[in-house]
Amino acid sequence: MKKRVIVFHRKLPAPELARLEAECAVTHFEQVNQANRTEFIAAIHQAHGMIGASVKLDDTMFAGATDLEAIATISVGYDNYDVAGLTRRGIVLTNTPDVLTESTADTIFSLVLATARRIVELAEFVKAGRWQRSIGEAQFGTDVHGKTLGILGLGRIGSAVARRGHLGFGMPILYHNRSRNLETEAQCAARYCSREELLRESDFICVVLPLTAETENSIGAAEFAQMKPGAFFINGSRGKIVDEPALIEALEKEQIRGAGLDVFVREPLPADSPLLRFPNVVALPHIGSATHETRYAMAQCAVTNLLDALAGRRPPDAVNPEARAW
Ligand code: 8YV
Repeated sequence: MKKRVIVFHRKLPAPELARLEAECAVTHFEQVNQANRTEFIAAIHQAHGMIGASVKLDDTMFAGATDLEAIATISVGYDNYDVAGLTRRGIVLTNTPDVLTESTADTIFSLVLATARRIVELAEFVKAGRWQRSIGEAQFGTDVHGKTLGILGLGRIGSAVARRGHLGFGMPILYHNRSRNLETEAQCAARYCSREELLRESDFICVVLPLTAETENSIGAAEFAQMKPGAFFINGSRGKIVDEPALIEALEKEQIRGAGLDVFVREPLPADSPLLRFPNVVALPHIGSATHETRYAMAQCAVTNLLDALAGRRPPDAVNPEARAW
């Protein structure tokens, strides 16, 4: 009998779905919500594997999932899972690193440019028919080239942001990370410094950290108060790393010059969010990795990981390989 697999909250490209269906019996859940939660949990209890994204799956949902061997998240971040709980249950979790690094760094760097040069605000100005004479100081932006780029979290994506800033825009790079990244230090003349120095000295502060118990709410009022009044704050990782009311207050008090945000505490961002009132905030709908090419590559990577795990082979991108014997 074919192993059963659940696909949830993500359409797989047809060739990838076919690859899965060749070996597994597939059940698809387009959404996971209050209305179908019981049905979804019942399906988990029958499944050997799962593949999907963007749904918070707490440990209690897996009690009784005795056949479940592997979950492939179609994302690099895996904060929607209790990894220790999965490991205890013998369920391996895989993610999709590498394939989304460059696209996500492109998104983050586009926020650097868009906030500093007021791209969205001024494009709207033109569309609204307000461009009626040569623009003046009121429409001027801020230079990006040559300014100091501070990166909190210099992993794969942070390093790709550093390359764009340093090699493309001549920006000195400061970074703070759990450990030194000697490769990016050499490639981008990136200088390791304390979080305080980074916050104080950077013209652009990019958060490229995973969401963990340590990073949750780690950028708050005290951190915004340390930033230069002319600094731009960019978040392309997870909304919950930032204390959003403190960010709103920093914008209100003009403690920072602007913010570029791809991620929010609540997604989709509620239409009445105070963040949407600020012309100097560029808000995107979590598009970090959202290109045709990259989302395809992520699906492909996740399917490979899942099929490997279900075949008893150690998957290339296991987050907790120790969960099972390979
Ligand atoms: C996705 C992401 O938008 O990979 C991640 O961690 O945040 C994004 O690439 C999201 O997880 C849905 O796949």
